[in-house]
Amino acid sequence: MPATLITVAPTGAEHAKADVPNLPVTLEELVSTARDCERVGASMIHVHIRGADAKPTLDQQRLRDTVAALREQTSLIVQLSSGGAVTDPEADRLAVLDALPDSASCTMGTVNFGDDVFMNRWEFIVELHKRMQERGIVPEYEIFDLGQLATLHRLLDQHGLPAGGHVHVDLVMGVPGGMPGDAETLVAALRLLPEGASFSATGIGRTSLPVMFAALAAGGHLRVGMEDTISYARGERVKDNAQLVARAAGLARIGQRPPMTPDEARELLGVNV
Ligand code: KMH
Ligand code: ZN
Repeated sequence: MPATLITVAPTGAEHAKADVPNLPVTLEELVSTARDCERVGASMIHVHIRGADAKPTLDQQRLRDTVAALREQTSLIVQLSSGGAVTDPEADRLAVLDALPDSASCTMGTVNFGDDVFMNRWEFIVELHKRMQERGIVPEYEIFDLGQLATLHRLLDQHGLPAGGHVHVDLVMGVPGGMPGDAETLVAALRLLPEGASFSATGIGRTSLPVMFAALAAGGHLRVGMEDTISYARGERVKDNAQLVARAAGLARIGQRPPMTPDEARELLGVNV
């Protein structure tokens, strides 16, 4: 069984700073969280940025500054979200790639997202995939529902392998409107993965732990962070992102699949190879 790639998703676009005061939203808070998470076992960071008002933004200069600061102050693989917030226009989401991160997320279809709709049209998916191929950015294919794995097969069949030559999928489970966050659904998803693909999984909210156990048992990798859950246990709020990464790293070690270093994760994903 391989070592475990742990991705931290520290911020997201959904939680308000006013409701979650320990959410990292400034560049300083983000870099400090990233360093703490690297220290306890993360090898990749999935980044959504916020503006001066702490609201989600896809501001180009801020994105570039964020990539530069994370590269300077950590060894983590820097993955920018091309998903943004549900209100972000396609053009702004495509322009995220101009900040030239190591990796970017690429969602494989439209999904109901709580009371909202997270729109990902086929033509938009193809454009994201092609621009990442052109720029040498390694995608992480985000899967919110099982049918999106059929879309991934269609994408690879029609438009070829991604930059780096390796397919890596992240199962985002337990979103209200998407696939449930449980072991049976995770196993069903694995049957639909492209051959040779690696996968990580994350469970939103209270599905975090069941998804983590199932992913580890199935040889998968882990994503954790305050984007996905702000509860550490019933009635107990998350202290910070490093607390979630440390728990994931501990469980991975118990499973004899210790956390990967960022260099090992680069090798797996085909980043900078
Ligand atoms: N914030 C969600 C609408 C991604 O980062 O690519 C989408 C999301 C997925 O978080
Ligand atoms: Zn995200």
